[in-house]
Amino acid sequence: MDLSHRSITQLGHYRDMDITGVPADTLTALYRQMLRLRRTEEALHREYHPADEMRCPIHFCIGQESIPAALSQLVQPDDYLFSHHRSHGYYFAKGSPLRELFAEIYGKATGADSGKAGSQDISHSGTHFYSGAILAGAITIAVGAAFGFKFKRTKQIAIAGFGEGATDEGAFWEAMNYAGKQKLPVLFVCENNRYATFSDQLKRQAQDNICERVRPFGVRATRIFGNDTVLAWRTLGAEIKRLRAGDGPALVEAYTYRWNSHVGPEDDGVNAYRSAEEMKFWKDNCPIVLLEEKLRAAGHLTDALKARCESEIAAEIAANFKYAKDSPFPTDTNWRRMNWDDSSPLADKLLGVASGGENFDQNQAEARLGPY
Ligand SMILES: Cc1ncc(C[n+]2csc(CCOP(=O)(O)OP(=O)(O)O)c2C)c(N)n1
Ligand SMILES: [Mg+2]
Repeated sequence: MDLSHRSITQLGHYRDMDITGVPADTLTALYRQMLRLRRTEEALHREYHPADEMRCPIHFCIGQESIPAALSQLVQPDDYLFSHHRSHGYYFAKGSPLRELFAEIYGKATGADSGKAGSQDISHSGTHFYSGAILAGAITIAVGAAFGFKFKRTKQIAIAGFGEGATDEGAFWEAMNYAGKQKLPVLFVCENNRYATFSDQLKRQAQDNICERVRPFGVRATRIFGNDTVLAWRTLGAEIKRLRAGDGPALVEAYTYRWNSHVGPEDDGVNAYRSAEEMKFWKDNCPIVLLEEKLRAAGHLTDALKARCESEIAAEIAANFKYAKDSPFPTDTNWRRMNWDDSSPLADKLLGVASGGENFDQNQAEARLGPY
């Protein structure tokens, strides 16, 4: 299939999804996860204004549910996932608690980062999820984590989720170089939605050929129609299996589309950076609808099952809003305590020092490290 920004709208309605051999419970789980993420994002989008209680920018991922749903069925609890500013789908993919996402966006003490990070820099260390708003920055950190896994000979993998905009940055290419050279267990997931803010990839780069450009660095690369959730699940699953067997790194580039504005619920259509034809193509190829068509044809989804999913999801969302709204605002103003994480016993052992908060001695730590 010819996948390029110039020609993709010629595909018409996508009919190539192949569910052969995929267990029915996996198919319904993929569907349910997409629906859950869509409804969550829609609810946050609706609630943002006029209530104005979420006092942080949010980059919504409506239309881009396929990759998070696929990853949610493939990552293990001890894998690490690093995401960019459009973080909710990846937070969700890692199984991080949604009520702590809601509370975080509301700036509450019960949020994943005690209400200090907001949406675009949210992390949840308990589930090894970290996001950051400097685009390719998170990719380099994922490479560092993957180096650690290789060094410790664990079966863990690191995943970096980002947009095609991150590939404008030098840090992305440094990450490819090092991961490829060291054969690291890292999966690069590029959701190519064509635009970085209002800027078309074809105005920023000579071609939309990220896969071809990363291969010479020693990074295996596959381009897929990202709204085919089953294809995404198969492709990501096959790569993750190879990574755990020591055959890394890999990149999967998924062509997909954000329906909403770059940021926030306000409509950015006034900037006239996207065509109506393109928008129509992607809405006609909504990832949830594409899977729903297949599930219904195969008898895996009925109206009753869908209604049950919808009501369970609605109840979960209502409970998350209540949790966030009822929670207190943070009162702790000790920035050192907020930013310190005593979560590296291995580093403590290597350094031979207690790295704990106030007692940390930088000079002692450096003296112990010795020559590099
Ligand atoms: C280093 C850096 N440069 C620029 C920005 C401003 N910025 C925020 S989001 C964004 C576009 C990102 O596009 P892409 O990576 O394709 O992800 P998408 O928003 O499409 O999901 C830009 C340029 C930033 N946050 N960090
Ligand atoms: Mg983009």
